[in-house]
Amino acid sequence: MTKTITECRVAPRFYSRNDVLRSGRAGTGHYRRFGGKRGERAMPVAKPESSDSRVIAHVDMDCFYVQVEQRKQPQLRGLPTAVVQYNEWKGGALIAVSYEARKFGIKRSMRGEEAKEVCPQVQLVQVPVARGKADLSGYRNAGSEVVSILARRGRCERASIDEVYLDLTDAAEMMLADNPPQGMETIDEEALKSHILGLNNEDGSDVKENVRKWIHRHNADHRDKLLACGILIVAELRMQVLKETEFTCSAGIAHNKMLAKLASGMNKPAQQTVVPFSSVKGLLDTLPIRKMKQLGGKLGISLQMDIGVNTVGDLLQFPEEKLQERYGINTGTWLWNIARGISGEEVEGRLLPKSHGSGKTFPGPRALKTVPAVQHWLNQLCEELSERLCSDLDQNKRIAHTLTLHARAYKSSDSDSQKKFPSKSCPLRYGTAKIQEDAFNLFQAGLREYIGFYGGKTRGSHCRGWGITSLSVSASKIVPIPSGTCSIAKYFHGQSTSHFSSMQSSDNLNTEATLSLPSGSECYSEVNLSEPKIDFPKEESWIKDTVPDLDLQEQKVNFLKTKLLLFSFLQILF
Ligand code: TTP
Repeated sequence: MTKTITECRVAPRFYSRNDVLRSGRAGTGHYRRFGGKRGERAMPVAKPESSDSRVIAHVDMDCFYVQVEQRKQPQLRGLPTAVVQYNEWKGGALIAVSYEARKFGIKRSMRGEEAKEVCPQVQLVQVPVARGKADLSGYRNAGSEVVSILARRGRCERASIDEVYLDLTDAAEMMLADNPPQGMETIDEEALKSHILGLNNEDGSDVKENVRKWIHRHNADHRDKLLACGILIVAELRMQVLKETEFTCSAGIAHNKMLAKLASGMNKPAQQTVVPFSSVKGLLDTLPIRKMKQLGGKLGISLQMDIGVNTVGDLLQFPEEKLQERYGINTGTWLWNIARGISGEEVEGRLLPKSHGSGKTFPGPRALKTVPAVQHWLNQLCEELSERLCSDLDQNKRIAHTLTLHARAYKSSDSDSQKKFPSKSCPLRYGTAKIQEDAFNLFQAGLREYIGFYGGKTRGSHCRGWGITSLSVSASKIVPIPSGTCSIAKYFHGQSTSHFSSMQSSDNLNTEATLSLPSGSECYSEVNLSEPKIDFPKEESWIKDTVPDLDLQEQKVNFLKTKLLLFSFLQILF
């Protein structure tokens, strides 16, 4: 498709919620897939801007794992420090790098040995290990400490292990009504250090003074006045986080999640950046398309390769219909919207994780080549998953319904080397042994499909021609146990038929089964379409999700208690 600039109806302004609603461009709220293939990532869908007078903040911890380790070992503070993965090959892969170390040119892509060459005094701290893999519980708990502070001023969504979105609209409106910044005699120092996009800081001008004037403007429109309140609230929250946890964080403040997220990374560490309404166009015009959330993958590549879009601003030249023709109605509208800074995504009030996962990668020579080796690691991963599920059940009275297995694999002599190992899901049964059994069945079902009927010859437990380079198990569809359920035993009893009916044979894993579960009926398709937020950057997995704020010891005791309880319930019942 060629660019058709003349056909464009590019609007020279940014659209509000009402504009979008009037034009009938509201998204359906459903996901569709690029190219329509099953198993590919969900495509973004446009949602109407609920209001352009919102105050949304994205808070991102600075070099988070390093800060957690430095709190444990305060003698490391201020020194070039990096956290390395469990695998010791070439000093382990770096997964978090302090800002002091970054000044020496140390990067996350390096291994420990390379970092030592670049900066001999770098302090390398190994990530904690449990069950032969990285143990992220300390980082998750540290993230929970931060969340509990940030949630004090507004709706809070924990987006990953170290990132949070906040909707501060109500707090900002309240401040504007009771004690507007325009009338404040003194503005907090931290707030004055804010970066305000588009603010003219000519050489020699006092930057803090410019920020003070911006905050004090009486003639600002309502949206900017709200953002001024956001500046003060976020600065205060960040200082509170520092005081209570010793961690620094950076933040972006804007009128929607997309812009706040873009801004939070602009000035790190320990700073905050604001996007006034009038600066949105300037920010997006030159922003490389791949930097945009959801455009880092295939869709971003297609935009670059197929229609020559390199910056978000380049999208402005395409009429909405053209984008819809190429990428479908919803995604086309989503692209049209983001080019104009429109994003209606709400901050979900969620302090607990949407899913739990446990994974590990086996790169290069460490690829798993036998079924027993896979089973051994699956058992480890399932044990960790089961522990976290029990903890969640005990602490939050929540129960997960779906177990999913993901793997990455290769076939050594195969024309179809692009074929992906299919992800598989089934209803989740509680109890470590059951999760292990089900995960193994899922793996076998996936493997059968992956190697094809004639594709992989197996001899005993040794399979020829394939290797597994990553494995992960996740538990999703987590819902609170319905209120009014008088005991966990009763709850499980009520679910027993549905939880077990589809697990009678491993063949059932491949079939589309409709089960009656508390959240309504579900379909389990051959390829699970929604991958959990699990990435395999290096040899271990890192899982961007959360656990409740718990002391580790307390967690272990609770876990044992719950495990015992559950097992006895399940034994009685089945
Ligand atoms: P990030 O927020 O991406 O990075 P960061 O907090 O280390 O540094 P920055 O100040 O630039 O935001 O990731 C948060 C943590 O997640 C990070 O400290 C370590 C972990 N992580 C991995 O384990 N592997 C990875 O590939 C990435 C990107 C992060």
